[in-house]
Amino acid sequence: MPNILILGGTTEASALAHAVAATGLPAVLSYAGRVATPKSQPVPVRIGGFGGVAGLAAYLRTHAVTHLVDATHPFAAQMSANAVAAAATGVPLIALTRPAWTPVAGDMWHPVPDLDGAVAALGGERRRVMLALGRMHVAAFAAQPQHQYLLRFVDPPTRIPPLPDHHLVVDRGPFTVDGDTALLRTHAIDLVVCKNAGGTGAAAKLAAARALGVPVVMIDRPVLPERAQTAEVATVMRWIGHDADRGV
Ligand code: 3Y8
Ligand code: NAP
Repeated sequence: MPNILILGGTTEASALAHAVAATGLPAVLSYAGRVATPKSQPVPVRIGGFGGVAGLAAYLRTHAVTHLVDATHPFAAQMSANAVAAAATGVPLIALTRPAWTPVAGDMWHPVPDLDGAVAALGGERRRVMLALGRMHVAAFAAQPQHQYLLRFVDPPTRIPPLPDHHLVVDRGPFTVDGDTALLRTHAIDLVVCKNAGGTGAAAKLAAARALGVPVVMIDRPVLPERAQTAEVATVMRWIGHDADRGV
């Protein structure tokens, strides 16, 4: 009898949780506990870190997990590395991820390799910059205090962000093109900084920027260790041994 652990926090993880719930197979979806009220799920949820690789390996053992699905965000590199290491103790692992975004006609992207590259790309004259990076990496941009920043967090911050000129929007995705277009217009944004998250939940700002002719500093994904991976929930269901097409 499968016993599935889904490392969650993404649209894809939620979609998988619904597919697994429909089969009645035992499953748990795990959140890090990064936000105050994580989205509710149709399977039991656990919240909080495992305590590194050893903690995750112990969890897999004590909970007799038979299938580990890493459905975390492409930038959750530490969690993904820990999953590969802990699964090496003998638990089958697959990653459910989504393809990186690629530019289309009208996109004005400036690709950078990482967060430091994004900070360096903001040298120069004052601009009106949307930092669509969430809360965890805003402090790095204090190195470029000359800009007027638009920030978007899931939860109100516990401390005032260290950027002298910023406007904060508290909102959680998935976002809409109309909503993000209105946001960029209202704040006269002339540059967007974001991660190459892929998927649909964060893509609206790219369509908005394209429509408004706003350039985008696009942060490339971190390199992750080798592991089996797919972008399809149905492939994960087949991997678990239940073909979603049979509706079981
Ligand atoms: C806690 C759990 C679902 C999942 C929904 C997806 C889409 C909406 C868009 C912008 C970009 C950003 C951010 C974003 C999006 C989805 C997805 C996604 C980006 C929740 C959630 C958790 C988090 C953590 C949070 C991070 C932050 C990143 C905001 C739930 C809502 C910027 C990533 O305040 C904090 O500390 C927030 C931290 C990690 C990145 C950062 O560095 O700040 N996500 N986001 C998860 C946990 O505890 O394990 O309540 O749903 C999930 C979602 N956020 O099931 O529908 O699939 O990616 N999340 C980015 O893409 O750059 C917002 O504003 O345009
Ligand atoms: P990270 O930097 O890769 O992980 C840091 C530590 O957080 C991990 O070592 C682990 O702690 C804990 N952790 C991360 N994801 C977890 C999960 N799903 N369940 C239990 N513990 C988890 O991760 P992150 O980038 O902070 O992402 C945290 C969460 O937000 C994940 O669920 C991710 O999918 C979601 N998310 C992240 C982003 C992003 O931009 N990074 C975007 C959207 C959603 P221990 O070592 O103690 O086990």
